[in-house]
Order: sequence, then C-alpha cells, then structure tokens
Amino acid sequence: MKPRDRLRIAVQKSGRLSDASQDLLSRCGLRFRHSRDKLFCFGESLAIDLLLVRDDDIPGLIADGVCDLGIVGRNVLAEQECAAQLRGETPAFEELRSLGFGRCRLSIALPQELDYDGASSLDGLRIATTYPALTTQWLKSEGVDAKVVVLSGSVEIAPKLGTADAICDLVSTGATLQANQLREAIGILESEAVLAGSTTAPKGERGELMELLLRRIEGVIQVRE
Ligand code: PRT
Ligand code: ZN
Repeated sequence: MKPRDRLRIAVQKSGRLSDASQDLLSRCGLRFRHSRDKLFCFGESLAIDLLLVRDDDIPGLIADGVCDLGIVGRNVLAEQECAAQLRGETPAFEELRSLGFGRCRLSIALPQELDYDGASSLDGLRIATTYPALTTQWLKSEGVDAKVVVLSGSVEIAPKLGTADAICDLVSTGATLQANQLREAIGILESEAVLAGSTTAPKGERGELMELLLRRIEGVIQVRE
C-alpha cells in the first residue's frame, strides 16, 4: 500500500461533539469539500482530510493507521484503553490534548432510597453500564465486589426495570439522573473532548502537517481561555 502523504483526522459524524469539533477545525483554518456521502471530506486549504464516523470507531481507526488524529470524548478513549489493558494489550492510541468542550463525568449513581457511604456501599450490587472496562477497573481499585452488567444504552432505566441495582454512566447536568430517581454517588472519570493520536507519530510531510495543526489548535484554545 502506498504511504499516505495527506493527514487524516476523524471526528464524530453526528452527535454531541460534531459541531464543536468541526468548529475547532474551521477556526484552525481548515476548509473541506464535502463528498456526496459526507463520510470523507477533502481538505482544500491544507493536505488534511476529514473522516466523519461514530465516536466509538475513532480509537480503532487511529490504532489501525486509517486516521492520524481524532476528536473524541476522553470517556471513549479511556474505556477502549482500559479494555485493551484488561486483555493484556498495549493500546496504539493516546490522548494528545484536552480540547475544553464536551465536558461530563462518568459517575456511579444509586436509587435515591439507597445510602452511599463510600465504595463499600456498592458491595454485592449489580451495576449497569456501557463502560464495563472503566467500571470494572475502578471497582477493583476500590476493592469492591460488585457485578458489572453490560448494556448498550438506556442505562438509567436499569434500576427501575430491575436489571441492575445501580448504574455507571455519563452525567453532565444531572437532569437524567433526577428524572429517573437516581442520585450521583461518586465520579470515577472527568471527561471532555480530547485530541487523540497514534502512540507512534507520523513522520515526513504528515508529521509536519500534524505539528502545524497542533500549533494552530493550541492557538485557538489559548484565545478561548
Ligand atoms: O453515534 P455515536 O456513537 O457517534 O454517538 P454517541 O451516541 O455514542 O455519543 P453522544 O453524541 O451522545 O456523545 C458523544 C460524547 O459527548 C460522549 O462520549 C461524551 O464524551 C460527551 N458528552 C458530554 C456526553 C454528555 N455530555 C452527556 N450528558 N455524552 C452523553 N451524555 C448523556 C449521558 O449518557 C446521559 O444519558 O446525557 C445523559 C446525561 O446528561 P444530563 O445532562 O442529563 O446529566
Ligand atoms: Zn458512540
């Protein structure tokens, strides 16, 4: 396969991080020609192209060398990193820089009638989550013997349905927890959108483009702060 000379960056196609990610890149002076299916966008101002994907695919695309960079929630990156570690593998992607938007936290929440008095209160409970690796690792680090129930979504209704006693999910305003009569017990990860890249940085032209983009991102973020 011919080595790529253009840099490729993956961002979320549609979701909470999409607009802010594209806005950041446009403030960095990147202009794209959208293709008809809008999955691949050709960079017109610099040799930097855009791939619009599901956020969960971003770490894998970086690890496989399909993309050089990605904008993704730390929660997604950390979950996949932790899952790789639990399998005894070393992840080929890493966080390069936090980006200051998409802030939230991964928290354990309990039904309002259950008391929380430290991690041992979770002993023997079933905890529903879409973040099994991070939840398992945190429980282990706290010496808690709880069962992790893996769900693919709608975690907040699991206690009401009786499929779990507690949940571990993302929280931003807390409104979803409140609407489901749940109370945040403890945060296990502070998250925001981050720039992710490969653990082995690209060389040559792509390496130079990457440095240029990182400098511009730095500049945009400093102006914002
Ligand atoms: O389709 P794709 O797989 O790409 O998107 P997705 O549905 O997996 O992700 P999306 O768009 O919902 O979120 C993308 C990223 O936004 C997440 O990975 C986080 O990094 C970040 N983010 C910030 C959030 C939230 N805030 C957030 N509040 N992601 C999800 N939520 C959900 C949470 O899961 C819960 O259901 O919002 C609800 C809680 O919000 P509050 O305000 O009621 O507390
Ligand atoms: Zn997703």
